[in-house]
Amino acid sequence: MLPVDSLTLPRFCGVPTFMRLEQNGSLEGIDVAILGIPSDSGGPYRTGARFAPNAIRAMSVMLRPINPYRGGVNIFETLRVRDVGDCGVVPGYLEESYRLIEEAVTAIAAAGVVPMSLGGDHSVTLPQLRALARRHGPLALVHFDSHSDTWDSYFAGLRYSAGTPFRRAVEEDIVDAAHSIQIGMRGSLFSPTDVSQSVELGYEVLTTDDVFALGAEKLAERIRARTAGRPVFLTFDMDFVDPSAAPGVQTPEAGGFSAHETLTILRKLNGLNLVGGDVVETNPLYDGPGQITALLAATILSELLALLADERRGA
Ligand SMILES: [Mn+2]
Repeated sequence: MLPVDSLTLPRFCGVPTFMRLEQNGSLEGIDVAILGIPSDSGGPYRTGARFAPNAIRAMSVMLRPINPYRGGVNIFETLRVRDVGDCGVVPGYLEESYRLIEEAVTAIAAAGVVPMSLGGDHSVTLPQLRALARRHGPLALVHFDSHSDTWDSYFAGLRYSAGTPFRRAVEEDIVDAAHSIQIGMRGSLFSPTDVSQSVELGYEVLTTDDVFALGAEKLAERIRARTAGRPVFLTFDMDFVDPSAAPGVQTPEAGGFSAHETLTILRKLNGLNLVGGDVVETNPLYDGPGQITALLAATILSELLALLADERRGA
């Protein structure tokens, strides 16, 4: 169950899996399943996130098992984690893809395993929420993003896209907005109601400016208070990060967080009852030299694993 040791076998040897973990589709005897969701059929702008799971896996071979920011927790001695590969998708057909994603996450949840997913564009979060809410009830959403993704529809009235999942989730009663928080909104707007529409749905909304004013420690307190022990799904859109540190995304938004600020925020989180999470909107076709977006996405997912390991260890 332990990943390949990079002091024994060089990182470039072997087929890359997430953090060099064992890869197979079995859900037996594990606590966490790393699931790739290679769908970009919900992207209104730059498609290519279908290539993200494998691009992130390729850069994740850099990561080591011990997280020094959480008292030196060894993720894989605390949690049994497996890379279960990718779920099937139907390119260009979002609702058909939704059925396959929901099926995969339902199986993971039914086995009592926590899914941690690699997107895919942000449309892939909705079917995961559907699967997990059926098991846990309406979820508390902790949503890092520069956009609210609570618009009603796109183009010819399309209700499912990367820009609508968190309105659909409230309508479907699978997210409890009163215990959910959106973090990082910034930039220009389609209409003056782009941020207030989330508040009207019941979400707490913190803009990028709010987060800089608050600081990482106080932000963690706000998130903990808001979710109040309820089952949490944490969704992280890579465009939360400034395009200088994460250029490979669908919809870049200038004026965001550095890689260090982003990781500091995640490392301060605690007291969350995490039942699932995802890192979405990495687009390798637009990534910078050195695959910096994929590297940061891999690091962010490893921070979510460390958060879960920290909670399990304390429990
Ligand atoms: Mn998003």
